[in-house]
Amino acid sequence: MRTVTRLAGFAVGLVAVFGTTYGIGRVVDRAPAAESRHDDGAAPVTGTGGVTDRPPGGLLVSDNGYTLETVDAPADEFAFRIVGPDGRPVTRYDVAHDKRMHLIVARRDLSGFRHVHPELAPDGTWRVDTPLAGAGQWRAFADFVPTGAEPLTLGVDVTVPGELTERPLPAPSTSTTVDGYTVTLTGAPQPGRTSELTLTVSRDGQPVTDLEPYLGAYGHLVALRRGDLAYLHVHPDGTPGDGRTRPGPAVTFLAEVPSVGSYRLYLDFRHGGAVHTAEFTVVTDGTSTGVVPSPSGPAPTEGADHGTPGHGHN
Ligand SMILES: [Cu+2]
Repeated sequence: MRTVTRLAGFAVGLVAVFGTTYGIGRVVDRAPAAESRHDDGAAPVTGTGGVTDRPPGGLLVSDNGYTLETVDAPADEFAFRIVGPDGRPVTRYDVAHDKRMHLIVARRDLSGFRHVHPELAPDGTWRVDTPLAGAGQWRAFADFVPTGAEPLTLGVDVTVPGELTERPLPAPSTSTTVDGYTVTLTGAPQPGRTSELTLTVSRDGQPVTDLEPYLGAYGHLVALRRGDLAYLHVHPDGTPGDGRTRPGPAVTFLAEVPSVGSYRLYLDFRHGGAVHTAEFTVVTDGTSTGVVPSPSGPAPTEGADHGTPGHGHN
């Protein structure tokens, strides 16, 4: 009896997690102005502490019948394929965020982030000029939607031989600079609940109000967890041309981190005809409140958020 009860509980837990995943997907993809504040209809992933039943994306090389395989390639090229449930390379993909395949790479120490878009050969091999910029232990993430199946992010380790210099994770910060732009971060991600993160872009002290659409949005945010490189792909609250989303200086995202820990955030944005990547280290300790409280989450505890980077700054 005990086993049966446990299994039943496990099944319910899975339903709750999937339900939440779909809920977030709807919020992110539709992103209506008011409704996006609430992840209504979805059960909370966690009651306390932000420990989820299902692992985040990017930790598995094979999931739901699909397997990421690297393919031998010249040194200046990175090649791989996705083998489907039928044992053959997948050749049909849905377009998501303007592309059929998003390849993200970062070293295990969270340095060297690149986000590129490979080309698909008829035999199912994806190829791209290698984004692996130098020696190290790299993690490559393939973020895609096989036609007729659920979105997936698979990850694989790749070693680039050479002299390896471990880079320490930069200290938490709510402001960073890249290519002459200053980007500030407001909002604090909270384990197990949807939080609003706003990134604001300026240059020479002036707000940038003419960001250019990139991948169907004014920004593209990826977060990786320190320690295992769990992969979170979050998208803006609003899209260009929806009548309410301005091209900067602020880009707002809805994000959910799976646990307490240190995360590296990578914001891709396009301005002046070039894509720039702003990086932040964020530490979540699970004690402060998110900007968007979960409807059924714990009551907000304003005033108990000392020491959490990113909270309360404007
Ligand atoms: Cu992409």
